[in-house]
Amino acid sequence: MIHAMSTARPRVLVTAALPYANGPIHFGHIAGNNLPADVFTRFQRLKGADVLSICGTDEHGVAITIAAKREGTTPQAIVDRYHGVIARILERMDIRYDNFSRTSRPINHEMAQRFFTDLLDGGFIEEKVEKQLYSVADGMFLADRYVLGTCPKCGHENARGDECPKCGAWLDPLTLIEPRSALSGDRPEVRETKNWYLRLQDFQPKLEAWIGAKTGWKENVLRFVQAMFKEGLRERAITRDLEWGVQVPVDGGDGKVLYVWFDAPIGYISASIEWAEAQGAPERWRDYWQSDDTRLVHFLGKDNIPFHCIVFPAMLMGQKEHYVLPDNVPANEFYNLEGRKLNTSAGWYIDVEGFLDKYPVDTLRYTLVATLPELRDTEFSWRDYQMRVNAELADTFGNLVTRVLKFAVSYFDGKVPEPGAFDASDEALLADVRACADEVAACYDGYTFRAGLERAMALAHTTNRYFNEKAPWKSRKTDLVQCATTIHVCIQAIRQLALLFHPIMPQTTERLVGMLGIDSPLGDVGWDAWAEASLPAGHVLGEPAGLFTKIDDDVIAAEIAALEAQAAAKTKGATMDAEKNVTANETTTDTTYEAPAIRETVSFDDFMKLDLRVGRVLAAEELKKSKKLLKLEIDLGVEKRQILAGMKGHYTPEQLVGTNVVVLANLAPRKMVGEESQGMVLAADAIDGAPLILRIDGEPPTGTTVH
Ligand code: B3M
Ligand code: ZN
Repeated sequence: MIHAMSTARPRVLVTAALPYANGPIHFGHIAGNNLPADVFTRFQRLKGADVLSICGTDEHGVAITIAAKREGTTPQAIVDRYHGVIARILERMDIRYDNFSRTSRPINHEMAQRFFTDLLDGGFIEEKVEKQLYSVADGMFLADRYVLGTCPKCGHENARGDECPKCGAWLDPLTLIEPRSALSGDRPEVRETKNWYLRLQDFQPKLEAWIGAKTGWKENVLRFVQAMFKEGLRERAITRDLEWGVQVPVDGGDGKVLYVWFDAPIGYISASIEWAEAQGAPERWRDYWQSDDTRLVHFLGKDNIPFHCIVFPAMLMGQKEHYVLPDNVPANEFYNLEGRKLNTSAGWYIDVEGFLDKYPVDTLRYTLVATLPELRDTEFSWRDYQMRVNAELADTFGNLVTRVLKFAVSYFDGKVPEPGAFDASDEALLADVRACADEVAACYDGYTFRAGLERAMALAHTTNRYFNEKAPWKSRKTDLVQCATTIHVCIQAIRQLALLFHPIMPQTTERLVGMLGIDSPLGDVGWDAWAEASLPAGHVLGEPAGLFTKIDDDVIAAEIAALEAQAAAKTKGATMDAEKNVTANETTTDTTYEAPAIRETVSFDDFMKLDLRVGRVLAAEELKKSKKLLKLEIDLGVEKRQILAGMKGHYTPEQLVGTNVVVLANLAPRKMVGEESQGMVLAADAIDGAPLILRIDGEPPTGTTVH
């Protein structure tokens, strides 16, 4: 849905969830919120909107103090270090904010205290002495991440005191089942302490009316919020018995700080104030935050829904000054890695900077957008990345660009050729070129970035097909006017592709703009002006060059092996830590295997495309060139196959020869370490590096099909 355009530029305020400054960010943060926020921002700017985009690091709370304890240093040292690390990763991902701030800055302390005081004055905060979890062993009240236990909502065993990382519920530590200290493993007792509580129930009618009037919100977000309304909002403690954080600004507040989720979203506003001051227009933040004309959009992962749809809006409603409420909160589901949950402490992650040292940033941005967890949990896998780079970017988009531009250089003097009369297929492609700009715009504007990418890629496919059908290499010899027309039309399509992909791959598309011989960067021209124009005949093109480089199978196999080795090393390390009886914090509690979320649904027809067979292992040998691979000769009844399996060290050749296995028989052959593998032997995934082969009941004949 495109928002109505008045004569004034639409004003858009974009926020991306503030990552905790307790470690580097990974693909989960980037796909979850930073990248969609960046694509959206770039698109809105091209559309001519007046955009302010905000992010920063979340530097308070127990996430930080636990990291400090683990690394044997102070919270201040932790946040100073990781703020820099995270800012650098975002910079290298080409993810830009107008201000990337920090919640520990004085302006945020000041704003958070002002918010608290306003709410207190309005009667929305009450002081209460109530029961909290206290650990005798640790000598402290166990707030938030200091306490772990079973989630009362979904049964997840590693829920934190305040939130469940699995179902996203906002929890009260007292409702955790079998609570234990994250520091000592100690079972806490219940003691009384004084805290300040935000009376969320006072805002429920207003919140329900506000959200009830919303259209275009995602189902997952609405369902979550409606469930919270149904249960009924209650007062929740917004102060903590801790030292690290924003001081509670009232008498009796000594030794207590504001709950991290109170001051973190205020960080969006503080960062905007900081930005305005840096602009030399200190009041300008109010144009964005205090005008109902602003379209405020919060990008975040599903575990942050309650804080952005209930708590922060309530805090804004309870202020003396007027604030705009979010127009939309397009929360994403979770992003996994190779079939398992991302987990840095278990070594199951890809180091973003290491990735960018080896592969171009735009290929990563493209792959992440193509797999964004917009509707359900999705994942990054190396083979999918390879397929996207090789088949989609290099063979489809890049190859189109190279062959058309090289053709123009070789046969039309490096200029856009003069077309003849357009026939029906020329007209059809030109109509598609015009139509897709609005269609992709609607996707980017409506937070369906994957669909926008797919629509753009569809134009690249259509243009390739058109090129092949028109066969200009033939018409060059038989009908030069038709040949010129074909190249002319293809160039218009390529020019449009530069626009459509620009928010996703800014560097690559600007390079393409240069190859088209266009002087002004696309970013300066704007979406509508670019979409409506075309390149006239006679326009002098630039120098064509390859846009993308393909990635070999060997490289991908090595990346997967490296990821598994990284996880195996961590698992060993964790076991040793446990033996030494090191305190049970997050590092050790998360290393048990967590079954990944179920992947996207496939149709029955898709499943039936897989040809699974009973195969008999005729011969097996260890491949000297590889640490992991066994070379198997397998009889499929109809034919024999050579298959490489990553089972060296786990199964000996003798254990396998003569046994029956299940083979995916119609998998495209692949080369690894110079040998061809013609299918795949099914096994349960390599947890701790040890795969488990699927066995068959009975003795079915070789080549029997499996469903
Ligand atoms: N730091 C939570 C998280 O990383 C949090 C987001 C704050 S947004 C105001 O899940
Ligand atoms: Zn839960």
